[in-house]
Amino acid sequence: MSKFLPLWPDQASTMAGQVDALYIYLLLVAGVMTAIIFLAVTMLAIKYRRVPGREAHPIEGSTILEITWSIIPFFVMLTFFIWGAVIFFKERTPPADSTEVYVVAKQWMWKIEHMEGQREINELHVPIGQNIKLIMTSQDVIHSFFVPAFRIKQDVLPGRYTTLWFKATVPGRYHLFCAEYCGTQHSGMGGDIVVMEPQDYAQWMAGGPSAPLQETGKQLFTQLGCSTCHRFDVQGRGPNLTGIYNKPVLLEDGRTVTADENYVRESILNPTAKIVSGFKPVMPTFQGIVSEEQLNALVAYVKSLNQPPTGTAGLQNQPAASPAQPQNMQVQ
Ligand SMILES: [Cu+2]
Repeated sequence: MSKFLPLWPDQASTMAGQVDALYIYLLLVAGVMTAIIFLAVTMLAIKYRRVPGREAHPIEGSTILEITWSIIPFFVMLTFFIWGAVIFFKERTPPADSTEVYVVAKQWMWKIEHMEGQREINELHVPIGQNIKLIMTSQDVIHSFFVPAFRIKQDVLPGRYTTLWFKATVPGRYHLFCAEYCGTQHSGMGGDIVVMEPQDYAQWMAGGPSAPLQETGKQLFTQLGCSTCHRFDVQGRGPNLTGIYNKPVLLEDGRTVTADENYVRESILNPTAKIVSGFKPVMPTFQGIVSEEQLNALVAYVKSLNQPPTGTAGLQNQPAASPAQPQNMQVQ
């Protein structure tokens, strides 16, 4: 559509057409409403204009007329809300089979980490036809991840994860904006989403040495001493983390929460916020000790404990040292 009528950005995701359809509907309804009101004003102004010699008669109001022209537009306008809510929930719910990618925003760049260990700055390579879930955080101020061609935008906040998902449909380069004023060089905080054919993507992914994110996390888990309390063989001082991800957790104060990404993150940075039932608040905080990248690796590792240890998921026989330590990242 944008080729013939260049009013819209490229449509390069599964949601783009749906968002545009709603937007066109909004424009049409608003246009029709405006035309009706404008016509009525004009016609009534002509019909009831002052004519010399014609006497004016006061017109009483009509309750039925007023209720009609309030109720009908009300239900017409409600369709915006319903249609918008349907699209909102679709855009907010990443499909279960999504490939996860971690995003760390900072003044003024986007740092991308793939689960396979590939890292990028201000670029994100993705294949067409694959659901991609972005797990995003900021190491300084509020930023916003905005890709007009995909019709997606989400604030990226310090201290927590926010998520976003898309499925790209057309190969190409699409601009990534920061859409939240974040300091002097905010306008330069951009990048490219590079959408590739699956075979090109596989080739790109195969280039460059890297360790899977959860393996980096596993090494950190040992280095930081997490494994002395969170044991997998016997009951340690901390809960066994096997299979906890996305499961309900009973807390000391009687609440039950879901062990999602934000829960794991909070439990590392602020361990006393949610104490698991049956345990003591003995864990020290890792605030200021682990970087955002290391946190992502630890979260990825805890999530990987849900899968049976086969192939690379279990990472049983990996060497202790890896070339891709998060500290070695060139831009911190
Ligand atoms: Cu920004």
